[in-house]
Order: sequence, then structure tokens, then C-alpha cells
Amino acid sequence: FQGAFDWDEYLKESGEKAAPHSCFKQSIIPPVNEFKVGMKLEASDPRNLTSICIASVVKIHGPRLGLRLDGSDDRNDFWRLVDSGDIHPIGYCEKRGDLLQPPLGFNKNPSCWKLFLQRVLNQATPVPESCFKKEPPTPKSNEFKVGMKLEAVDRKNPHLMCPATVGAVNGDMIHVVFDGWKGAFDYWCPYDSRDIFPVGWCRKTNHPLQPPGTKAVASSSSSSAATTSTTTTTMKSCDHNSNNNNSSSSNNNNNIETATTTAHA
Ligand code: MLZ
Repeated sequence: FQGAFDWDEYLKESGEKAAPHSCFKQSIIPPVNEFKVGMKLEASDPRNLTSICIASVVKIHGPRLGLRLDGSDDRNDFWRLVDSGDIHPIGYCEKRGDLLQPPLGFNKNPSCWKLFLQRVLNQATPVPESCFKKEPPTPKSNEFKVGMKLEAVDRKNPHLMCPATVGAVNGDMIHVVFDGWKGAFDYWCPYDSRDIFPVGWCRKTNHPLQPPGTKAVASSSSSSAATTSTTTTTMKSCDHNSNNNNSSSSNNNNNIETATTTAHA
């Protein structure tokens, strides 16, 4: 699948330039992903950034991690880089004297939280500390110029990375315009967003890169995703019987895709 889209040829044809690496808050040598599916960590709840929750690795694409908050369902899965500043080893919260929080929309009775947490932590395989990589430095200023090319996370289908162009620059913000999608997926983000990458990043890191979206080649999004399944701790009620049917949820993989692409496919 990596062979499907060739930046060199594409840049030559369009006469456009790739944004230089110094524009991005990304490591020059991309971090190695040593996480494994099923391992647990602590992560900020993306829907409620002040709370830190237990999360499980559910997917791995290059240096990116598909994460699911324990006690939440797969519709809230999200992606982080292994050198993201808002993921931490188990024990991070406690060390800071903080309490782990249930995720927003905790799908069990709130009174079960403590017991739930205890069980999750007892059974967890924690991500070893050495897997967490240092966050790269932030470039001093916004060096992006209109027309520069980059690779960007499609925030409506956040497992996907796609070729994009800087459509506008305004102060510290840039407008990410996805090539060939007529604006449907574009967004503004700060120049130091972790969702934007230099041209060639996907190839270097073995992360799938979607081809630009001319109607003729509109992608079938998931063919190249590293599919995996994970076990989740289930707990129907607070009554004991440690109701731990480690149900392997083999169709989890499709959920983000079906949930988020139907409106835009
Ligand atoms: N709905 C499309 C995904 C489009 C991805 C576009 N990224 C900029 C599909 O399923 O093919």
C-alpha cells in the first residue's frame, strides 16, 4: 500500500514545495513504537482534558496509538503519538497526588467506579516506562507558508493520514486543506499541532498514507490498517463474581471507521 502514492512525482507535477521539517513539532527521527495492543496507560480524557483516565492500546499505526478509555465505549477511541505529552505510565496520577477519573460517559454505575478501577489495575499489563518518548520541542514561530505540502491526520477519520496543503495562515494558526476532497475535511490548527507532519513521515514510519482524493481514486479507507483485537475488562454490575468475560471484541476495528465515515464517504 505504501507504493500507491508517490510524493516526489506529485510535487514535481504540481510544482509545489513540501513544508520544511523545522515548521513542525515532530521529531526529526520519528520515535519508535514499542507499545503493544492490550497494554494499559494513563491518558487525558480528550473530551474532558482535566481528567486523567486509564486507557488501553487498541491499535497501532506506525508511531501512533489507537487508545480506548477503560469504562468508555469504542465510539470515543482516539489517537496519540508515542511521544505525546498527554499519555503517561500507570502510576503517574498517584505520584502527583491526583486521582484517576472515570471517563466522560462512564458506561457503568458511578458507584462502581472504585471497584472497577481496582479490577482494571489488578489485571493490567502496564506499558513499560521506556516506551514513552520525549515530546519534541515546539518551533519558535509559525513558519508555514500558503501552498506548502504536508501530511495530516484526517480529524473526521483520525486513523487516516492524508496529503494536504497549507491553505491559509493566520497568526499561530494554519488552515489544513486536504488534497482532492473539496474542503469537506479541512480544519484550522495551531502551527505546533501534533496532527501535522512533514512530507515523507508516513513512508519513514510505515504509517499508511491515503492517496489524494480525486473522485476516481476515492479510498476504501481501512484496507491497510493494522487490524488487531483486544480484551476489555467487563463488569456488568458491582456484585462480585468477578464477571470478567474477556470478550475479544474482534469488530472493534471497524467502529471508528463506520461511525465517522458514513457522513463523508
Ligand atoms: N469517507 C471516505 C474517507 C475520506 C477520507 C478523506 N480524508 C481527507 C472513505 O471512506 O473513503
